[in-house]
Amino acid sequence: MQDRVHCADVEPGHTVTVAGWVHEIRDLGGIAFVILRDRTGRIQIKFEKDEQPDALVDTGLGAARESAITVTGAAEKEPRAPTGVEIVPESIDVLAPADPELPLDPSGKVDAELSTRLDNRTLDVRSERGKAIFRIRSALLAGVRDEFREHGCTEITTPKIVATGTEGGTDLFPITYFGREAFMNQSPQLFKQLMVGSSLERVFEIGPIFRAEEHNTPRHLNEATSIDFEGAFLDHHGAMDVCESLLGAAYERVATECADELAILGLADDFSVPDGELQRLGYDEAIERVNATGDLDEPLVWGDDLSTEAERVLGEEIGQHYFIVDWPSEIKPFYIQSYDDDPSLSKGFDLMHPRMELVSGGQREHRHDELIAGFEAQGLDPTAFEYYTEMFRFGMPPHAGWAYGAERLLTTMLGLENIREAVLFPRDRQRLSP
Ligand code: AMO
Repeated sequence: MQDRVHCADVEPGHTVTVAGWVHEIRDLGGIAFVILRDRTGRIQIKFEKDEQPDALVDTGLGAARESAITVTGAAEKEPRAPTGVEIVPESIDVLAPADPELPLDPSGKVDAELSTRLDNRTLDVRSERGKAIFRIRSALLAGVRDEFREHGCTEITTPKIVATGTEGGTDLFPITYFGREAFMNQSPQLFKQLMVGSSLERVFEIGPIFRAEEHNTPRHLNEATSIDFEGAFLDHHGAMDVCESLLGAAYERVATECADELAILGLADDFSVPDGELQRLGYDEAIERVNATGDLDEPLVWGDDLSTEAERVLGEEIGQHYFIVDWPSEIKPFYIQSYDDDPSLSKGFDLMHPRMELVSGGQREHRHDELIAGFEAQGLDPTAFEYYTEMFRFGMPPHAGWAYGAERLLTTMLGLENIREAVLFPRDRQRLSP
């Protein structure tokens, strides 16, 4: 099949070999068509029953929908064909027949439940919608990778089996590692910080994070993809600048590379790239504005995290991406630095989409003694983190960083209802396979 031609590249006047799936069979009596689909598009195969050998016609029209086939024949101009070209077959091979009872209809004519789609992802991602989402995901990540490199970052990969948690002790997946207790990593946080202290200075990682959260919501996964950044000699505002530019780059790449996919998702005229500086709203003002709406049953008090409802109310008010800055130190992790002139306030920030949080980040505590004090203030034992804290005795520069949830970025970009649509094989409380 080395000389295979893709559907989009078939030109009239040549004998070609195409390969793909049987998308549709249209039998009009004396004449019949098989529509073959590959990753580039579709092509019409014409059968004239009286003029072609019976065996060829039987093979072509006998292959059930979604069978994988290859066809060799003359490509001819045909204005009535969907692409203006059709193939008159000389030979057909059914490479892999499909069972006629399909668990879902990849042509998209019959809607399937999300759970059926997730159970049959191979067939689901043959549909235009399924394929469009994952082509866009790929473009988004390519855009992000290129932008990181523009910012002088080195791509790193860090262990996913670790000895300690970083994001609070309650949502860790424990595993047994040669008889010792270990965990699936919640975040590359400590490793990326260790690398800004190396001469790499600016690093990024795109990889899995594991959260044993009990939430069963349209925006939580138990295995998510984190887009992590960390940079040396940078404060939290510098990190927010990088965060903003990554957001623009991700949207831009999708807008320029995925026009067809956006059209399939109904977003052709409704896709705008966020540009300019995003609002950096102080936490104090954020809770004031939420409370002023009177929409919450219980008003927020200083020190509260923003509930889902509070995020929704504020998102509706602001109507576009925005940062929340200057969070109370007590609700941010030990590695976030507080303001020296007001230790109750931290240099942590979140980037919000009107529907949900996309990013957490902040300036980090790079001073050894203050870092140890931070562990103790949060009731953590610093000796369990010595591999990390020790490196802060050897010239760890001021640094800052953040992490996007890749699936949340895609979910909000495409207006998907459920985050599970944005990941091929989601892990949630019920779903451990496929
Ligand atoms: P945080 O825990 O806020 O911060 O995670 C960062 C971003 O990751 C995404 N995310 C998730 N997405 C789907 N399902 C989940 N269960 C889930 N948990 C997190 C969100 C979130 O904003 N170490 C810090 C980051 C940093 O400071 O650099 C951290 O992990 O989009």
